[in-house]
Amino acid sequence: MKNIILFGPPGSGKGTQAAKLVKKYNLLHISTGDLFRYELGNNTELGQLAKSYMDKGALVPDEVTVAMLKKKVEMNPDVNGYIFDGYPRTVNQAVHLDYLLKGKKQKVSGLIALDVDDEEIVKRLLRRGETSGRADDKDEKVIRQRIKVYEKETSPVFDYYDLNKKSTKVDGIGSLNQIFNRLCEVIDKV
Ligand code: B4P
Repeated sequence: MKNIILFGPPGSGKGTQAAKLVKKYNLLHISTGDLFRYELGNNTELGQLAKSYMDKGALVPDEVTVAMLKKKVEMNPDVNGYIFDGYPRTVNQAVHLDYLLKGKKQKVSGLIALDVDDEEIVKRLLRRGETSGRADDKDEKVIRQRIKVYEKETSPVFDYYDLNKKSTKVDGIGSLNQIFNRLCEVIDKV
């Protein structure tokens, strides 16, 4: 059983690589960003709440995100493992994830952080914003705010798992296949 956290700043390629990795390792892909966008697409109360934070480049409050993630994991008990994409984004979310997995007699196998510099992120997200319809990808100010939030609130999650030597950095610049191969090398060892 492998439970992988795919980590990194917004636009570092987590969603892109997770889609490839789940096929190779037969894992369940859980993207909290996708879950919020699904709710938004269905115009639910949760979707509207999430939108009010996402559009500003802020994190959706932990109590909302933690409950949503728990529900998704509990709905899918019979899997080979999970790829968590965009979760945890705070140390508090990480503590809840460890607790949730412990209840299933499992643990996080490893966290892999995609390393991409800020200017490349801004370029990628503005490019995606031209076609994605995502409000949070259209405005450079919002993108830079997301990067700031990542540095302040999310990057400590790397150190949290590094305390148990579970965190690894991978170069997130290159072709999709080059990055995929780098990730597989790490996953094969955890
Ligand atoms: P997410 O949906 O997680 O979005 P992301 O960080 O923008 O995406 P990702 O890193 O997956 O980038 P991608 O592969 O698509 O979050 C959106 C928002 O939801 C957050 O800001 C927050 O408000 C909220 N949220 C989500 N989870 C939360 C949580 N746990 N707690 C609180 N709030 C939460 O790649 C980006 C672009 O780069 C794509 O266009 C792709 O084609 C391109 N790309 C990828 N790899 C490339 C490469 N190697 N070279 C060139 N381009 C590449």
